[in-house]
Amino acid sequence: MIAILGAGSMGRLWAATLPAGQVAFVPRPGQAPDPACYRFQPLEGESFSVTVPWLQRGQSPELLLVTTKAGDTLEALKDALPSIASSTPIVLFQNGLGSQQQVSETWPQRPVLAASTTEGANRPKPGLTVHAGRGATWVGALNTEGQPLVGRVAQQLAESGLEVHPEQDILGRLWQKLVINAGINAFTAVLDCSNGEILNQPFYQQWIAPLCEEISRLLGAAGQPCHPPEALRESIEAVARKTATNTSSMRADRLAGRPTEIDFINGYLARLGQQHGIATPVNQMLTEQVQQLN
Ligand code: KPL
Repeated sequence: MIAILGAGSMGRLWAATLPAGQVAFVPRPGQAPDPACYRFQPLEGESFSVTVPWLQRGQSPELLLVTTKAGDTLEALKDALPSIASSTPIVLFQNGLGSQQQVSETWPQRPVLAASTTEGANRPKPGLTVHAGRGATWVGALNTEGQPLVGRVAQQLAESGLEVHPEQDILGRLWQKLVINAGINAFTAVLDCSNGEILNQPFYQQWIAPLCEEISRLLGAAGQPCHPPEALRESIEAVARKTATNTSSMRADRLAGRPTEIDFINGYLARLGQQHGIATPVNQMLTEQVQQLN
């Protein structure tokens, strides 16, 4: 049994694609006891309905996927973990950085892994989850307890039929995604536009170069491979062009009135800058602007 904590778009994508009957959602406090039922639209073919039971007391999952928003993760796990065996691997799917470290520091004895995914999923209306874009998922260990389990966890996830790779340097992968999200998401939320539209906006054009300079210095301070600011800008803009018509996850959160993950993206970078004595005025400004939208 694979338990999934977080029944948003990503949780529903994995629940719909992993073998039926082997998945359960972990109930959150106050959640209705009925099983979760929704329609799922795969990339190809007809939509179908999915019914996912809630994990029952006493049921012991072999694997726990955590697909909550970054800001909810710690609290959700504090509620869920007391009834889950300490040997069960925890796989964190959160965007940005910061929440993964909080989890591995809070439960150092548990096997903690992280996943970085480029799969696209959304919920255009209540009761419907759409697999919107084919991607790939990399999974790797965040602590030594998780290390020997990477291959097995990657295999279990691959039973979904989605592309899954074991990853030795998962922190590096999370950083690569963080750089892209730091250069796109806040701009789309502040400007209320699609990913591609930021490129022509004066606000983006004014701030992207100094933002990339900050990120370039932070990468060095975090022990990540150094990239010049121009190369970071190129990779950010390549993704903005490739996903030009997408609504970013941060803009989607904002439009739906949900808290955003800004504290784990540009906010994380601003905090890291403070720790290392690196000035991060652009990350700070973007964080404050998005916080004011909430
Ligand atoms: O990961 C994304 C997000 O929206 O969070 C990008 C890459 C910006 C695609 O929309």
